[in-house]
Parts: sequence; structure tokens; C-alpha cells
Amino acid sequence: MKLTLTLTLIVFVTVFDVGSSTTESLPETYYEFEGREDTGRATHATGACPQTSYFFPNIQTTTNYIRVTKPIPDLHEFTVCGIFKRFTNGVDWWVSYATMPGTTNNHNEFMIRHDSNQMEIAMNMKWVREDLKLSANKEYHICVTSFSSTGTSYVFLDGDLREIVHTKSGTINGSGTFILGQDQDVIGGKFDANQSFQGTMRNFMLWRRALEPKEIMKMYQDQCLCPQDYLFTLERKNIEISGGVAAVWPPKC
Ligand SMILES: [Ca+2]
Repeated sequence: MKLTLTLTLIVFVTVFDVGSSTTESLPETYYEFEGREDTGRATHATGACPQTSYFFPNIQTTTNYIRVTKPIPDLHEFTVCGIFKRFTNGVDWWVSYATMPGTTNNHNEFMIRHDSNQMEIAMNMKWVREDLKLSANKEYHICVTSFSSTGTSYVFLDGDLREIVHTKSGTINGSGTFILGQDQDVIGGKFDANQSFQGTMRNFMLWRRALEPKEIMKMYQDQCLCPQDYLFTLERKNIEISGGVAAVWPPKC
């Protein structure tokens, strides 16, 4: 019994290896923070993960992007994960999900970007900056889990929980436009070359639930496996590619 407890603590310490930039104390499990435990959660099958890999040329333009064609439902909680490499230290717009006409508010329902110094996340139009600086020309495995009931997002870097981001509560509405590589100021458009992505993006996908921290760590450790209940991957049947974005051969599994 004592051994089990010790092992459990070791696992927690390993999973929640917290970066020095985090200013608040992190909970033992993030479900505790959301008012529930992870122990009662259903288990989900893990299996072979469809491998996707895209190259966004190192030039600032409004024409390079990927649009997800798979319909997006209302999202009460969700997870996005991907393996990103930035070519430069400029502003990189990774994820932009828009549902509003955008005449009065240019912000997205959900957005992830990295400027020269930090990562930024928006939910329900509210932005938060986090002190996660990612170097150029290095691959990072990034997952963000979000809970609409509390407006809280959890940022995992290379398998570890690194930041808790408090944005704004409220369901992320479905039927919007999901774009990778540009910032939408109206649905599906009004891009800005300074707000584009130059780099590579591998295995980007979305689930309609917050993945368990241990599932995220497992995916980081073995990129060929992932929980099978994803809503979409960037397989060709699910996307439209624009401009100079190119599908490239992913690493072998
Ligand atoms: Ca913009």
C-alpha cells in the first residue's frame, strides 16, 4: 500500500514537472482543478495514429494555410495536439478557429500563436500570454486541453504540464472555420502576412475531450500511437491545402 502511494507520487511528480515560469501552484491532477477526479473517467483505446506532416514555406504570406473541412461541433471541452517547428523567431499563427462574422471583434473563438517571446492562447475572444518561449528550428510536442465550463486551458510541452491559462468560460460554438497557419479576422479570411506560420506541423489533431495527462505523455513518448477517439487529423480527406503548403513524408512508424 505504501509502495503504491510512493509510486503514485513519483508518477505525479514526473507528469507535472512544472516549468519555472509558472507562478501559481499546480493541482495534483488537473481534473481536481476542474472539480472532478480523473479516476472515474472512461478509458479510451489507444492505437496507431495517422501520421501527417506539413511544410509551411519560410515566407510571410496570406496564401499559405490549411483549412479543416471536417464539420466542427460545439466544444465543451477539447484537446489539440501537434508537433511544431518554427523556422524563425517571428510571430507564428498556428491555430485559428472562428465562428463570428468578425465585424466588431477580430479575435477568434479559439487561437494559439507564438510571438517572438511567448505563447498566446485565446478562448471566447479573450487572450492570455504565457511565458513559454519556444526556440526556432526545434521541434516541440504541444498539447492544449480546454474546459469551457471554467475557461481554463492547460498547456503541455513535450508531455509535461507547463502552464494553466485562465481565459473566458463558455462553449466554443460549432460550425466555424478551423484554419492552421493564418489568423482569421473574418470567417475564413482577412489574413495578415505578419500573422502567418512558417515551419513544420506534424500530427496536428483534435479530440472532443480533455485528454488525460498520462495520455499526452504517452503520445509524446511514442508519436506513432494516440487515443483513437479524435474528431479529426490532418489527413488529406479532412483538409484543403492552400498556397505553398506542402504535405511531406512523415517519419516512419
Ligand atoms: Ca489579424
